[in-house]
Amino acid sequence: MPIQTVFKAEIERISILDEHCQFDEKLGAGLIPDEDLVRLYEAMSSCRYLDEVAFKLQRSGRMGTYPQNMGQEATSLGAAYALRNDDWLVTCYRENCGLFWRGVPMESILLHWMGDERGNAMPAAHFATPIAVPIGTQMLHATGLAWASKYRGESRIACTFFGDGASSEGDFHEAANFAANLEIPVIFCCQSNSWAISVPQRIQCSAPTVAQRGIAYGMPCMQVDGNDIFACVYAVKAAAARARETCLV
Ligand SMILES: Cc1ncc(C[n+]2csc(CCOP(=O)(O)OP(=O)(O)O)c2C)c(N)n1
Ligand SMILES: [Mg+2]
Repeated sequence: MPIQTVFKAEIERISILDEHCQFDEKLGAGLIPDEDLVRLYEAMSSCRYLDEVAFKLQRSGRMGTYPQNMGQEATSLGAAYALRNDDWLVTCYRENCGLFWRGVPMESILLHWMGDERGNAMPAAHFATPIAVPIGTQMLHATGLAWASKYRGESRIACTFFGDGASSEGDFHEAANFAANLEIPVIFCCQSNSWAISVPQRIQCSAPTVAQRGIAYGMPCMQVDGNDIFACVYAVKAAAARARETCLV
């Protein structure tokens, strides 16, 4: 019996607008209407402004802690834009921009990091869960929410966000295995900023990409330029369409 290859995998990377302002017409044309692009840019700018204020409050000792969102605005914003307004956004703490797009007031984020529980009370209409600070927990919550949606015959899906460090937590692996195996309509969006506090990604994960971790569980996976709002919208639209199909199975 010869040795056979039983599985091969590839990870595609999506980038539509690169750092030299080269725009891929083939993938990006018509994806975001011009008037929406202006609104998205305004959303990212105001989120950046809040971020700077919050960071200064924290550094001057007036706020206990604050994880900066700077440079990660496009990811959750692109997702919130691509999803339906009644799809679950199950976030950790670098998704302010997507939450603001949904209508969560900036005040809630400040209250949260000031230690005021009212900052965790997301109004039901926003379909957003409280910011998850314990690393990894929210992926299981998202899987449960999406499972409930499928069980009830609804077409609502969930999108959960986590960091590269969180992808090394047991919770991620349990959620990913369960979700893929039961075809639960949940999108796992890893915001890989290459660090888990002071631990670089390369010394907590031997795989060249976080995306390939999902392949082990039988999920379709891709890598996306998270600074590229076009790529984020494109990728989440594709993932959402796939997830919504599984609602109907
Ligand atoms: C269960 C748990 N363990 C440890 C921590 C402390 N902690 C806060 S942020 C962080 C690193 C998370 O890294 P990553 O998942 O890459 O997210 P990032 O902060 O880079 O967005 C850790 C370990 C925590 N919040 N929760
Ligand atoms: Mg990280």
